[in-house]
Amino acid sequence: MTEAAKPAFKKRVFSGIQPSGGLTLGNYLGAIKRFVEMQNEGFETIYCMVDLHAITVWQNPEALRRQTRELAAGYLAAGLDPAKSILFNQSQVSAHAELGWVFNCVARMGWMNRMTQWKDKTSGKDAEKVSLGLFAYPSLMAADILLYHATHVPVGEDQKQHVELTRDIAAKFNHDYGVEFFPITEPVIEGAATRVMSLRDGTKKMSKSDPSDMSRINLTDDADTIAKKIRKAKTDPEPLPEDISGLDDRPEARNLVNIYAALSGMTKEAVLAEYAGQGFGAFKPKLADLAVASLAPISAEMGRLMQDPAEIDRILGEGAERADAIARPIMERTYEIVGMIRSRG
Ligand code: AQP
Repeated sequence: MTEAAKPAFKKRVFSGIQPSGGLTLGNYLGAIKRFVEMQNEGFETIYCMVDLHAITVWQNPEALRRQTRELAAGYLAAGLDPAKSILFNQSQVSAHAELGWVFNCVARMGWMNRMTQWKDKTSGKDAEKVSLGLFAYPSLMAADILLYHATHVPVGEDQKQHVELTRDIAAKFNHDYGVEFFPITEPVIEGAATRVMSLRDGTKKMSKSDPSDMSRINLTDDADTIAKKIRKAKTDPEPLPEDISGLDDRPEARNLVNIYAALSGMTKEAVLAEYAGQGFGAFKPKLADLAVASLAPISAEMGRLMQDPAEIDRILGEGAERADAIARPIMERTYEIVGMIRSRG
C-alpha cells in the first residue's frame, strides 16, 4: 500500500504498569518519568493499571486492591494529571478482555513460545504449572494497546519484544481480514534509564516481584531504607573508571552510575568525570542522597493520596468511562470485521 493510501492514525500514547507489587525505581525511570513527559508534550495520553495482567500470577485480593490504588497514587504523585491523561484500571473497561480473546485467536503459539519474558518467568520452574494467562500475557497487552488505536507505547527495554509482537498481531489481523484497521504501533524506549538492574545482581533487571526487597528501591521506601539498600548494593572493589568502557564487565558498577545519571539528569560521562578514581565508599552516599532527594517528594505525595482511597477510586472510575468511550466503538467494529452478529433483534 502506498503511503498516501494508508489510513492515518492520530498520534495517541498508551502504556500500563501491573499492580503486582509496589512501584520500583525501575518502573519510575524506565516508564513513569517518560509517561509524564509525553503527557506534558501535549500528546493524547492513556495510562492504565493493568490489573488483569497482574493476576497471571497469584495475587492476594486485598493486596491487589491496595497495590492498584498505590500504583494510581504513584502515577499521580509522579505528575500524571487526570485533566490531561486518561488514568484507569484495566478491568473496568471490559473490552480489554474481549479484544484479548480475539487476539488469542490471531496470535500463534510459536510466537508466544519465543517471548523472552515468558522464558525467563518459567525458567527453572515447572512450565506446566504456570497459568495459561501468563502464556497469553503478550496477546492481552496487544489488546490493551490496539483497543485505543495507540500509535506510541513508552516502555522499558524489557517490553520491546512485546510491543513488536503487538505489531505482528495488528499486521496479521489486518491481513487475515483484508482491512487496515489496527495501526502498527511504535515502541518508545526513551526512559531516563531504560533498564535498571537489581541491586543484588547487576545482570538481572530490578523487578517488583523479586523475592529480595534489598534488590530494589521502592517508591515508598523511607530515606533510611533507601540509604541502607544503596550501601548494601553489590559492587566491586575497584574505583570508578574515567570512561564508560571501563564499566564493561562491571554490571553492578554500571548500574549505579546509570541510576545516578538518570536521577541527576547528567550523562554517564559527566558522572564519571566527577567521580573517576573514587571508590564506592564515597560514591554510594552521594547516590543515596540523590535518590532520597528525588524520591522523597513522590513518596510523601503517595502517602498523602493513599489517605483518601475513595478519591483515587473516583479518579479511576472517571478515567474508565473516558477510556470506554474510545474503546467500545473500536471493539464493536472489531466484532463486525470478524463476523459476529451484534444486534439483539
Ligand atoms: N528494571 C527496569 N528498568 C527499566 N524499566 C522497567 N520497567 C520494569 N522494570 C524496569 C518498565 O516498567 C513498566 C511496567 O512494567 P510492568 O509492571 O508491567 O511489568 P514488568 O516489566 O514485568 O515490571 P516488573 O517490575 O518486573 O514487574 P513484575 O515483577 O511483576 O514482573 C514497563 O514499561 C517496563 O518496561
